[in-house]
Amino acid sequence: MGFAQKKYIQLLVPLALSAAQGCAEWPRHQHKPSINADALSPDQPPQDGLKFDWSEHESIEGDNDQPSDPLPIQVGEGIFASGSLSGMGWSPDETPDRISSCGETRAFPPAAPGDYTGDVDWITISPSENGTLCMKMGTDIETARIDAPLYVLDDCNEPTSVFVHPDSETPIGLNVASAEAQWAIPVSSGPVLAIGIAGFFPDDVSLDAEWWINLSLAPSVDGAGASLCPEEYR
Ligand SMILES: [Ca+2]
Ligand SMILES: [Ca+2]
Repeated sequence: MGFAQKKYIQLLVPLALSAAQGCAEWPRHQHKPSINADALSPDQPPQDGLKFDWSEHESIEGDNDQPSDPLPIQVGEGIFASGSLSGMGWSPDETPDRISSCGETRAFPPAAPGDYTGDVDWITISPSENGTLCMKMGTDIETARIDAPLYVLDDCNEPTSVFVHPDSETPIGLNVASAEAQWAIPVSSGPVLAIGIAGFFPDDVSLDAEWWINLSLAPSVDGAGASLCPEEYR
């Protein structure tokens, strides 16, 4: 199938904040006096003042076809995880279940009509404070097209809403380049979130794609957008 057959849906959007919010007011530190040795000089990129504490999430066992117990993450922390997508593809003829066990409308899969025909792998997180969630991922099948959206889970651990771009209302992380994809979006503490990684092109259920992902929680600063995301990843 071509990309055009796969239409994006918009469901129960909790937040519609831009990952690319204007950076016009940045950097604010230029207008502040330096008070200690760690202070940024005006010509340093803002990321230089932030140190991320990275931890590697052990490889996910089993099929990982559903969101699982959330990994806690706080501002200044990063999670590195990896796995393998066994098969990619999309069939417009599939009819996914759109009601969660709790009776809410499921936001997965994030497009309609149809469903993924290959593997879906999940990373589940629980931000312990407000921040900007920074995502960067890729696979070793560089020509593939991937979805890596961010969902909010309901009490039954099922994805019932998806974060969208404010302008287009298209979910973030949809139809991204498999070689390397990234987004950043403000999140708040409380709801359990999950990223569902799946490939829809090429349509090949025998394909094995090794994936990696970096998730980090940067401070949310008005106007900073994604500029506080880590410059270097794992
Ligand atoms: Ca899976
Ligand atoms: Ca897998």
